[in-house]
Amino acid sequence: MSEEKKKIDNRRTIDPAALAVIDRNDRDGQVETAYDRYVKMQPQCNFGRTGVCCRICLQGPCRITKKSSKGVCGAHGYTIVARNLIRAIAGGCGAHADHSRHMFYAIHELVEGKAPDYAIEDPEKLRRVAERLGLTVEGKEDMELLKEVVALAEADFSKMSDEPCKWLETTVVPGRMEVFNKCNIQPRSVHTTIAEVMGQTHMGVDADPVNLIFQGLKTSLADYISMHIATDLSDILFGTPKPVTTEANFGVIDPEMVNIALHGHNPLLSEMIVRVARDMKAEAEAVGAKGVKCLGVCCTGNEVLMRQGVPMLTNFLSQELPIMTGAIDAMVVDVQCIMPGIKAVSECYHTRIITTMSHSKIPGSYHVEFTESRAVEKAREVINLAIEAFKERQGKGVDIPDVKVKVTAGFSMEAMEDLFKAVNPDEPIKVVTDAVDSGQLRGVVLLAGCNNLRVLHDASGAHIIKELAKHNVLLLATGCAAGTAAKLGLMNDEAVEKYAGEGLKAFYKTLNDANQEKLKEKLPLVFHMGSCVDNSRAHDFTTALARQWDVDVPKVPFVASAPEAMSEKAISIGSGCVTLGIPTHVGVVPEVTGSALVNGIALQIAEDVFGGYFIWEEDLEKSVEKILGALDERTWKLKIHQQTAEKFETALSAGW
Ligand code: BF8
Ligand code: SF4
Repeated sequence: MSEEKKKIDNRRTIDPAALAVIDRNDRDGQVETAYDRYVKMQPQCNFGRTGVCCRICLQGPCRITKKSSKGVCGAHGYTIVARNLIRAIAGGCGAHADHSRHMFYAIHELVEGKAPDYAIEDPEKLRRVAERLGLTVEGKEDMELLKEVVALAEADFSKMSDEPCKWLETTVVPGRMEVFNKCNIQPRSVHTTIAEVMGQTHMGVDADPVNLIFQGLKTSLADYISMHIATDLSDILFGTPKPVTTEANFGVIDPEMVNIALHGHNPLLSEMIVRVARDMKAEAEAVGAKGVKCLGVCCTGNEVLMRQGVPMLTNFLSQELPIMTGAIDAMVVDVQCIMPGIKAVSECYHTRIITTMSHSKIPGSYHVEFTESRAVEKAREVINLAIEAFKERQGKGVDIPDVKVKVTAGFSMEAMEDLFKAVNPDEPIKVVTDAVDSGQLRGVVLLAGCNNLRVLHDASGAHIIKELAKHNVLLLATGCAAGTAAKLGLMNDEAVEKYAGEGLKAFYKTLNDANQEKLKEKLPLVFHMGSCVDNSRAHDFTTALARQWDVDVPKVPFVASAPEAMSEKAISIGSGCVTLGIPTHVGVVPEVTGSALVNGIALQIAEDVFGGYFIWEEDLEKSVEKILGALDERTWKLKIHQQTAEKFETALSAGW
């Protein structure tokens, strides 16, 4: 047994509810979860981990070793690492495009009158988006306008011509577009860019690592476009999130209700299930339940939390564990980050695993094929399966860890601006830039990304949040990092009292006082901006800061951190952050260290070209130090530039 294998056990989480389930299972169960499988998987392959394993053609796998510095075809390590990396970025972009395209299809059906259960929930958002895209809004009916917006989305998905994608051009500052043009990384469209990567990385095509990486960065912009389209279309269809207070962690499961866990990413069916569940109380009561309770997992969880106030059950890594409480009647899944392992766990209980998408199935599960044209009917079908399961549950014991915390979420860009407007109606975002200029805030950090068993579940996210708050950093969160904050009690007002430094507390006081009448609860320590596609909202925040300071993004004291990055989507989002000018901390070193050249591009050369760069750091203390260092460097430079601009009466954006 290797040293590493000896050291690792399955208690790889700090979430008290998850730990309670793991410990009970170790004591008197035999259910295998990801925590156990990770231990069994040790030691993991170092060739794969450093990116130097190539399986692109059937002569492979080729691995770079001391004995052999090239693959059979002569590909160097740097080519292999770069190809693997950009294929991962394309995978992430493909997943976001899939999500975004599905929103597009649904709206397309709505516009054609073929999706009767959907409507334009937020016509104002539609008008804002249309205006931003340069469409004439006045005198047009909502449906007419939506048709035009969807036509532009279709072009951004698939056009072959060279003009800029609308969702890129209209959402970033001009300085970014100049850099993208100069580096020739403007995507023609989302789908063409993904296809280009697959062609470019085929055996015997591009061997130039720099050329490959630039294509990867182009793909990360295509990814950004997909995410932004998904966010905009979801808001138009389901409403733009506003602050909402609910609860998180396993204690939200109510044994007397029919419990349905909504898991995955796509809000199209989950929104319907939440709405229909409210109307199916009588059916639930008929089998002895008090009603139907929806609970969220992963990013579908984030979507329905933000818009409907659905309690957050858990995040990615612990997705199998709620089933082991014996009280989840159905877990309904759509796409992405769904562990196939949930099926095997469910076999020990009465839980129905219900897949809903034609391209995302798990053998042996129930499948209720979702269709836009019959959304309510499909939602009813799913809920009926859960009600059936509830009947089977009667007489069996349940064991739900009593862990539950308050959560205030729902901070879309619009909701944030609304809060700031109460302080400064004319220039809302100036509330933040002023606070940074005065030293009250040290900067802004986005916590994003996944969970990953290579590090202790939830530990790095929680540590980074607490430490940055102490140092007066304004905190935004998305994805499963937001899940960490929600579950561990860091996404409520009590956490402000406990963890925020004096500057941050004063900043909150200003906002709370000015918004007293509007807010039901005081503001939380971490602002939940949504699911992973909603990283677009965080980018909008950065763009707003850059516009307010009248600078390009590389001058903005904004850092992103993915302490537990796991998925290909996380790789594409992180690469997008770097390309968009943001220092990006990743707490799990990606598979690039096998090439000093590629690693160097990520860590250093990227900064010279784009202003953004990666920070790989697994150590918690050092991560905090490096994030604060990146913020401080930018705040310091911004100050110097402000002074220079004042002295010489030049624009702040001139020079660097
Ligand atoms: O899109 S954060 S584990 S659930 S990939 Fe997946 Fe990562 Fe969670 Fe959301 Ni994002
Ligand atoms: Fe090996 Fe080259 Fe084939 Fe990759 S493409 S598997 S390095 S021969």
